[in-house]
Amino acid sequence: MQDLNELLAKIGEIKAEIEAGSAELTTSKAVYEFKKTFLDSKQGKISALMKEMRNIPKEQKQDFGKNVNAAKEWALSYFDELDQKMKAEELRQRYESEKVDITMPAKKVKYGNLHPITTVRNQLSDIFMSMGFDVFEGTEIETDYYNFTALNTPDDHPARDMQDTFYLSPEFLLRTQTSAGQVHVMENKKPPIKVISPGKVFRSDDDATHSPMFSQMEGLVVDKGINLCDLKGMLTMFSKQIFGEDTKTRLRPSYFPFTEPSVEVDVSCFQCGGAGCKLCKGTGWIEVLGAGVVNKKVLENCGIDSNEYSGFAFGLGLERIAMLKYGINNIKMLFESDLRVLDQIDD
Ligand code: FA5
Repeated sequence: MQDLNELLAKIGEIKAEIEAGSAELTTSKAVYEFKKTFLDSKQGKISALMKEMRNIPKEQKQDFGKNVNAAKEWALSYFDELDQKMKAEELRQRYESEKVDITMPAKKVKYGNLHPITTVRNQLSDIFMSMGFDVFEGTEIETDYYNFTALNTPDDHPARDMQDTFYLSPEFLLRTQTSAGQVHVMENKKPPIKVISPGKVFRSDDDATHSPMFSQMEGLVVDKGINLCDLKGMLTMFSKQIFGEDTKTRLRPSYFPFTEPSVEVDVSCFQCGGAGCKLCKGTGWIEVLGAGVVNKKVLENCGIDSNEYSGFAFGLGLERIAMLKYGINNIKMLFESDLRVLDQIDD
């Protein structure tokens, strides 16, 4: 037979054990586990006390039961309170660790930038459009007629050798110059004409400054009384805008079958100002484009009266302008998509 006093003392010990043990607890999970050692219906120490009931003298059973129940109630509310405290502390710690400091400098978001050829093309288009030029985009596949014959370069003309051509068939080819667009424009529109035509062109050409695929921009102006002075004035304005206010322009005699007279256009070196440096190979001048007064035969081929109208045309290489502007010494760098190069060119 158990002595009631002994069992009551045991209840006291359990309470003391709960109070001492909970001081060590640091998480709500640990509280849950600790609580189970006392209140688990099968193995809990308080639940086990109830099993002692059979050893208590009958007249003490009620008293004993009341005490065990009171201890159980006490333990439940004790653990409840502890659990709430622990969860509140855990929440506080979580808020602390997840706090966002809105005064911290933001992480830099990396945006892409336009390819240098696209940038140059956009800049040139903006300049010419601000002078009133329209844009005509021709096709990359052309007929021999538009690329050569209509441009005063018939089959047996030696000037055909100036451009090594990719033929797709005897009639069709990959255009070697945006000049092919001149003919389409003049066939479809009567003067006054003021148009630029940017696009890809193709030649069997490959070295540090020449690529089999490159980009050109053609310019064509046809109206009454247009002459070489208009070309020079327009190109001087254009060069100042693209290379800087102090840039000077000079024309050198050249030859293109579709212009007469024909010129190469040089700009004063924008790196040394004309004194001579590596970029201009000591000459003080950099060649940027080919141009000239539209050959009367080309106007006539397109059905434009060459006694009434005259015009000028020019053609420049976009890669060449990009290489000069951004100090690129090998044209391949513009086609290799190497981000270490492209990242540095963000105009
Ligand atoms: C022409 O293509 C003429 N159609 C330009 C023209 C237009 C003259 C209108 C008169 C009137 P040229 O072959 O020189 O000309 O080429 C023009 C520019 O294209 C050159 O100055 C050069 O910058 C560029 N270019 C020529 N070949 C290549 C190549 N393989 N790779 C990169 N750029 C090239």
